[in-house]
Amino acid sequence: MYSFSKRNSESLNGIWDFKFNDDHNWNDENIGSINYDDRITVPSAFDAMPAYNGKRGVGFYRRCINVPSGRRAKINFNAVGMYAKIFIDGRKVGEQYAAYTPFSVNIPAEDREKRELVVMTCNRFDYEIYPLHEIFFDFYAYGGIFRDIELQVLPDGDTLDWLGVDTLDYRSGEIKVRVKPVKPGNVLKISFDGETPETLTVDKVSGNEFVFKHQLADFTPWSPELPELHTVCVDNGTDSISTRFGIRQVAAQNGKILLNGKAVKLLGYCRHEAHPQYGPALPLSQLIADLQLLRGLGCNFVRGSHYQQDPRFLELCDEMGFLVFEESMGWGQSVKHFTDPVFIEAQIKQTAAMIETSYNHPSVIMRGFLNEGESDKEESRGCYEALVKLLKAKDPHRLITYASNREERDLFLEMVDVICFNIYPAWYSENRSNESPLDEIIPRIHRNINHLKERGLADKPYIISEIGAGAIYGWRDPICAYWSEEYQREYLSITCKEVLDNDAIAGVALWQFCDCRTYRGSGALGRPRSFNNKGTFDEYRRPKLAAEAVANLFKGYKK
Ligand code: ADA
Repeated sequence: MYSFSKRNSESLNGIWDFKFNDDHNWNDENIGSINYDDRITVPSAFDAMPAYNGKRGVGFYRRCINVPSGRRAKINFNAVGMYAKIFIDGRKVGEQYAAYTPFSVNIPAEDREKRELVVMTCNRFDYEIYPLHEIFFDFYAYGGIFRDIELQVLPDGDTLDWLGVDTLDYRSGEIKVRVKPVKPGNVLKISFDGETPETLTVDKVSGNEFVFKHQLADFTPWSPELPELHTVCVDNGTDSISTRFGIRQVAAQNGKILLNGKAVKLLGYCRHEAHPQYGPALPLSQLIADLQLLRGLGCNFVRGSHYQQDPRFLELCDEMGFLVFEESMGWGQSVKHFTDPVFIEAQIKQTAAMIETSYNHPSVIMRGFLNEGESDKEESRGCYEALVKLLKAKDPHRLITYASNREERDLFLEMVDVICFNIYPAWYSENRSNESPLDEIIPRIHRNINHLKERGLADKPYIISEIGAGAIYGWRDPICAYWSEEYQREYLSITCKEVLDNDAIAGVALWQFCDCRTYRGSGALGRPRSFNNKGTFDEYRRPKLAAEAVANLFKGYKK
């Protein structure tokens, strides 16, 4: 997240007017005639609130904003779901079709101060309008303004909108700084960690971007043990942008993930942004609580499944020393999607926005896309290639991956830096008449590793990006059967021991951190309570028996 010291910034969080409308024929032209009959908080998922639970339709959020007359402004949204249109004084100024991706809209200058802002959010599934999100995904799709909103009055004159920092050498502290938009001849004042600024004149630009190198004098490389952060501020006279960053480099070599040249085993969980009371609109205290719980289990790793996580969460990961696998939204899509140009474009757009908006988080060490796509079909290749190409071009300083459930049949593993397999031995069991399914876990992992060796991919780190078993909180069972806390404890104990002992495994993201709401209809047949119950914590973050077992194992790990 950036700060802009020369812009007047105001949080738009708070109480807004609200109207829910389930009229399927609703038309943008009627935006001025809505009868707002309720109040709502921002951020919120309106359908996580008792009055609108489970409803699908359009949620209109309205409030007044003040923009000094004659001045341009912008509104920064951190997440609006499932999709949204933004209106100022009845005129559409923006729209967003990627539920968890931050974005901005520009507010043109006018000769009056008071403006009416309406955000139309819709939580209806419709592939034609919003191809990224579908009803078959195994997590509940909410509507509303999920995360913080901020209004920024822009300075007159040139603005600075984006600043990126890459570590070139974690030993010397050499970094590359990228800033845009600029023009040749612009004079920039640049300061690090609040020190006296130095002046640079923009000589050459690439597009509208200026790149320069710098050597930090005093630093410790960022790591989970010592998550040291720095700041850089660039000022062009009219605008000033600053960001935090860390000095760290990540690489994949000989089957290991290297952080600042040293092998690190990734121990952690997949995490949805979800809570029964708030849906995906989690308060800051919950984000911190989740990380405290993960730290308490001895984790150093979080997979943000299956979409970009709250920027505040990434800030906390930077500060608390978590390593993050960030992914753009995808879930089980198939050739039908990967051959649809509209779907491919939407994937590229949301993934490009993810790269731009989380560029400076040292916690984010790898990026992925298309969780469990149909990656065993040749027809899917073009879409996978396009996303890999995009990630390589826009951010060559992070590792690239995708979570596959096709394992040995996957055709595209050669394209990525890290192999991520989602596997569910002993849960979605291959042999339903096996009375001791837990015996399936280790052979399945070994089978994966052998396959990668035989295929010549042993150099790429192998991560188990999902593995887990369901347990209903409080359900204890003397024979340790499916759905019992005991079964889950045994399952995760066997898995974690293997991960810790086996050098060919670079890490694990256990499925999942906490239970979360999913299908509402018959899709939930394997999902008692309509929740995905594979959480080590339940949806209120109450620990199941597995929590203590995982904590003992992860915390006892000696590198
Ligand atoms: C998949 C998927 C998860 C979840 C999991 C499960 O691997 O990626 O989102 O649905 O299966 O619980 O079955």
